[in-house]
Amino acid sequence: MDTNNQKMFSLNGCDRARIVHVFSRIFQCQNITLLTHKNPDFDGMGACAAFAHILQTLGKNVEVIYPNEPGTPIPYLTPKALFNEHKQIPEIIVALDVANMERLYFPPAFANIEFVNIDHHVSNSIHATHNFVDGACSSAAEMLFVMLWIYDKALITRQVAEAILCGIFYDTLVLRTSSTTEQTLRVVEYLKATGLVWTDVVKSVIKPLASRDFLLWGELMSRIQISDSGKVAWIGVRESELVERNFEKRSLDGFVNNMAQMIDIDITFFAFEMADVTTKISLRSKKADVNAIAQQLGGGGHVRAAGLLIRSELDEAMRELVDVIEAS
Ligand SMILES: [Mn+2]
Repeated sequence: MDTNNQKMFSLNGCDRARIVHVFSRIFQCQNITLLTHKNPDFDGMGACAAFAHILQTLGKNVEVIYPNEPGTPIPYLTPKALFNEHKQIPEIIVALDVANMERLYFPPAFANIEFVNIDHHVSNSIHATHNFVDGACSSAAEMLFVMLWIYDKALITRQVAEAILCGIFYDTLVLRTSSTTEQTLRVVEYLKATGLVWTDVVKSVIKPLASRDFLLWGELMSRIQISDSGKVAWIGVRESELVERNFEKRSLDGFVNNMAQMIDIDITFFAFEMADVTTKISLRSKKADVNAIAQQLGGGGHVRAAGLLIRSELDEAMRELVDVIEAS
């Protein structure tokens, strides 16, 4: 490795020697468990898929566990994941893209096992044996790339690159979010040079809507509300209305991101009242720190994209959040 190359990729607050040390530990182990968060997305699943493939190719016993079944499984290197259960007691556990323990499948049997936390949420509150948290990194997939590149870049084959790129594209909305850095672009260039088909990975992330879902989006657009101050735009949907009309929650995947991009209002949120009459909120912003807003109500995430759960019905939850935003 020449000196130039050594500086090519790095992570804030993650010393190279520590990365090499911890990755050497992981690669010494035979039984490894990889975890990502509840309602797993392409970033968490992409990082798990890439890492699982590398370790399995080396003959390791790898278990990938999601707290629940994903709406859409990762289309690259799709691991045979377990949902909310484990079979093996591993020697080491790696969590990817997980901000807090509540979003994780982590039974008491895992309590004393060496634990590696690799994440890019500024709000990360996990205290693992080894913590690698870079809140300025675009995605957990980019973090995994950098760590693998530092440890042994020969591990990053075309197949591994596809799963990682899928994760980066998902979290950056194909390089459109402000979390897309100059390094992200260089990582993407490196991944492309492995020979992957760029447009296939884009298409796996940006899919056209089914026509029936598109009509539902059209209806929902007419329900968007905007505060008098013009600071926030939002929409609320109840799971019960989707069920009544035979739609699934996944019909609304991506709605909040599209709304946030299309409207010239700083803060946007999507409120979803679930069957247990609690309301799940997804917040997006162009300038404001929505992680700070979410944290006031017990949530968190990223500066421009955060989430929270409010333990009340939809209208009350939306009122409470709008008040907090207006006061911020
Ligand atoms: Mn992520």
